[in-house]
Amino acid sequence: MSLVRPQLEYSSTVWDPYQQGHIDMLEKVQRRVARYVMGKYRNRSSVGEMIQHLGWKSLKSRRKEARLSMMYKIVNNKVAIDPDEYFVKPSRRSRHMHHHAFAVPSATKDSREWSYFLNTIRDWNSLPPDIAASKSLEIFKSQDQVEPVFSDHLSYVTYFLSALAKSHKTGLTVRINDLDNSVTTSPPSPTTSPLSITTSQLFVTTTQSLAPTSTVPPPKDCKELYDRGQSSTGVYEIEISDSITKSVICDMTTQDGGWTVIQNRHDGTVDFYRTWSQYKNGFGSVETEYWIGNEAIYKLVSLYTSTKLYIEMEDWSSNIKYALYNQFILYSEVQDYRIYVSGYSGTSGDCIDYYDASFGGSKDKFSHNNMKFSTWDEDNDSHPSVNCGETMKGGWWYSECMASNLNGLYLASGTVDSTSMSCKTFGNDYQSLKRVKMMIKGVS
Ligand SMILES: [Ca+2]
Repeated sequence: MSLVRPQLEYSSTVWDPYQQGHIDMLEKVQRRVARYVMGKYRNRSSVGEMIQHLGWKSLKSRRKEARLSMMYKIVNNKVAIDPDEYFVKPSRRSRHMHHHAFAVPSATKDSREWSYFLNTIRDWNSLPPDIAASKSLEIFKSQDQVEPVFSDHLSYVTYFLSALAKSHKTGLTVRINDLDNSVTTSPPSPTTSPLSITTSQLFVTTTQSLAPTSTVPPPKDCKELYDRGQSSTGVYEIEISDSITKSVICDMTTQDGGWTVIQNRHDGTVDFYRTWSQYKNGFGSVETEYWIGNEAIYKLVSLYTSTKLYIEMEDWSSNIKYALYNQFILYSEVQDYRIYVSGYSGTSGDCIDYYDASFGGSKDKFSHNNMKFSTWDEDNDSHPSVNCGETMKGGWWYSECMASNLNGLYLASGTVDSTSMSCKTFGNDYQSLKRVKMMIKGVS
């Protein structure tokens, strides 16, 4: 078997039978080997259960996986086959097609219809988008690309019950007696005895319970989501670390997409005059306005060796300007979430690493670069006599005190006040802005 099976699988790119008779004949090879391995030759022994017990997938599934792995290699230029020669992007993308789907060429003959490329493109297009966008072949292979094929009803039920038990980490082993369909579990089920489930009930429970056991881990940030093929700006759930899960807005269109929005303000519905602990953990919501939280930002930045910061601002006359920093670092709470930015470009002017030559010196007293984060209840600013967080009514990397106050008060149109949500270089000093969005993206 171990001699024959690899040949059958690896040759599947050139020969993968599509006629049921041929498929069954190949499957018989494996069924015979199962009897041999288990040492059970009597007719009443169920081969389906043996194969299940051995954990073997059907040869048909294994061929499909081999074909898909080859397709993955071609698509990702890991073999010397030019993907452009064989795969065409669909002219129209249906709602069900994922980002990496290809057009299926038409075929008039069965032999072409079931040839490697047509057959595999169809299978490829029906893969969950996350799997098609896997970052490496190892990850791609580790996912269940094909549904298990069952030889009979009982092996199907056994599979689902064991999967269910596994998904709940109960350590429950499920056995179904071939002869009378009775179900036994070890350890014995504490709640139901005897355990009896109808097939239709099973369908309902298993489809629902199995959904969350997807092998694709949740994304850590919007960049990861973008790399998996998600290209729509919107609200997503990200798992930044074991202890931090956030609902965030992902901007998938600005500057190549993949931006995790860490601050979003546009109507003043959320109060930003908050404590250290609130700024640490985050507040507000994706439906209104929010600050994702300093700890979350610190963890997001820690995922990469380099992270960019993008600030988009709009005034009350609908002028939209931006500041992009090629490098952004937020240090840990031990360092009071100190900020570092460099590599400014944009249209708003640099109101973070602000510098006004008329003051002289190498660093401006209003610059926020390398400053610690301050709130009204944690004065870490460089002003000897003023508690900037309290006086300027926000949480920010205040110096003496600031050139920007983007977490300041949301004031009405045209208000010029140092407490307002403002950026000194945008135009008119501390004139209140209408909308601010801050977002970050890991680059390497
Ligand atoms: Ca102070």
